[in-house]
Amino acid sequence: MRWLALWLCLGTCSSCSGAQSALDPAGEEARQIAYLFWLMAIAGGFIWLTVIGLLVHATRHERTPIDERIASRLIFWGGAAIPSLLLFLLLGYALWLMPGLRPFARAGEANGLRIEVTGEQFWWRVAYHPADGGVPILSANEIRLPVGERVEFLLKSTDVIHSFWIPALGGKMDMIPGRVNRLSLLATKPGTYRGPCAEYCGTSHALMTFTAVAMQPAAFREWLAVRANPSPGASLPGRDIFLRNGCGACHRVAGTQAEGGVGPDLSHMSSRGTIGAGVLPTDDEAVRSFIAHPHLIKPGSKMPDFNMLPQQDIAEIASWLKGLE
Ligand code: HEC
Ligand SMILES: [Cu+2]
Repeated sequence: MRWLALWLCLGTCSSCSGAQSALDPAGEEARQIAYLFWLMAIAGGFIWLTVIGLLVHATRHERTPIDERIASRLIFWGGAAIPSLLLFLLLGYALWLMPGLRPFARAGEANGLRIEVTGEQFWWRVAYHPADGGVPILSANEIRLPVGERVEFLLKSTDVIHSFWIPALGGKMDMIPGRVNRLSLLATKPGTYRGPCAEYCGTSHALMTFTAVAMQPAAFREWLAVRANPSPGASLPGRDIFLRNGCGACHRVAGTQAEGGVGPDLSHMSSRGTIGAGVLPTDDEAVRSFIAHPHLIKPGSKMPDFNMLPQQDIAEIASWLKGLE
């Protein structure tokens, strides 16, 4: 029993911090949501303790009959008026928070960076739209954003409903086919956070995550500028094997003839920490096994297995992709 309690306690505490915790806020919106959570938890705890206290009192002490008028007044205040008042106060606080959680309710903040994120079975398509209206910069499964600057997310889906959520930065928002949902986030602490897909979207739903990296604005601009150009590694020989095997029909690699838009943009794949939307690290062996049998790694994935290719070809493609910084 004691072990069970300890285990439960550890389980609860370990979810209070880390890369995917709404209780360890690293953004303005997440901070407000965490406040609301603590307020509700404390108010709820207080009410619970009061009710339990009264219950214990009632069972332990001998009761003397009380006047009916006092009894009905007690029921009116304790059973209806005070609970309603508390619920209204909590509702009022939550409603008061809402304008701040809606995109660009605050004047003058609408002209920053916009990041378009599209949910796909089972990965994330990412496009950075520069503030000056330049050509979007394409990526996948990783989102970088500057600390201290408000970023607008344009959330879309092409297949089923997904849900975009970076618990450390803010609340979740559904991605609905045929709609563009807007979410505005302001990261306040640099760091690497994790985002899950928060709406069941098919077989590999649980394998659909992404990394959100909040960076200092100058480092972010530098990072984005590098991503706006083809990777120097793109012209190395592995390219021809990649193109010859039809990978370019589904994948884009800037600076080559590969212009496909079905799967993730691979132009700078090796600068991302993971492949397959968070399932494997970006190392040689993982890239090789992903190319050979994505279905073993992600059931239901839209990428066909390529295990009929010679090992040598797969290895050369993998090392070429590893060079796409
Ligand atoms: C029919 C379209 C299609 C073809 C052809 C295709 N892929 Fe893919 N590929 C995808 C899709 C879709 C994904 C996303 C899978 C997921 O994570 O659910 C993907 C994911 C990947 C990833 C992981 C990328 C990341 O950042 O997560 C790599 C690497 C990759 N493909 C390499 C290749 C190579 C190499 C070839 C050619 C041998 C190839 N693909 C052919 C559709 C395709
Ligand atoms: Cu999903």
